[in-house]
Amino acid sequence: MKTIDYRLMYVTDDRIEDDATFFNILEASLKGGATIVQLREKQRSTKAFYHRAKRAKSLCELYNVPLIINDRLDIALAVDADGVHLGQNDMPIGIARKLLGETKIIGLSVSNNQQAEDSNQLPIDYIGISPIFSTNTKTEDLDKPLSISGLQSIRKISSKPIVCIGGIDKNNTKEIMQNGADGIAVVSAISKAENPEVATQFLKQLL
Ligand code: TZP
Ligand code: MG
Repeated sequence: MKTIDYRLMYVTDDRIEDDATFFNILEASLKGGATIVQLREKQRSTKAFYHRAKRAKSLCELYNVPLIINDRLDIALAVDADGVHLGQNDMPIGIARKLLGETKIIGLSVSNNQQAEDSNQLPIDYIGISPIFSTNTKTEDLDKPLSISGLQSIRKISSKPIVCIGGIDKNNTKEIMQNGADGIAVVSAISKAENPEVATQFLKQLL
């Protein structure tokens, strides 16, 4: 078992075009106490994704925080990231595990009870419950929000650490943590905050 602190995952905001802004916010999240970072790029070229990943890896290393890459195993391998976060339609988990090796983190998005049950048998480190609440940040390929009752039933089924994502902010964090989650993953609650470092600190103390 790896000992990963899943409490506060900052998922980077791919709406931020400007690299300086993008990395300022990433660094603010690290200063504020993010315990793990997921680099998520849905719009950029492979080359641009790679360059952000390389720089994100160095930055996360400075703060001793693991970096995982959304979707792209090749980019995770290329920058020696700490792992990947995969969706139900991404690389099959068995193959991802073979390519990454035992020591890397693999997270899998789960949107219903059946997927949660199936994931108990898979060589993954955590599941991401997606989405827990409604969100404007991700519009495509998004299931109906599970809400707290969905989290409760998945908690009963799953033997894996659970990280929730979607519409999470300072107002619902406590409720999520009190209902069986091991952590929260947020985009806007940090990236759109007036002061991302303070916003991260504030979320952290709720956990
Ligand atoms: N996957 C499910 S919801 C979501 C992702 C990447 C977006 C979460 O963004 P926010 O701004 O924290 O609601
Ligand atoms: Mg994906």
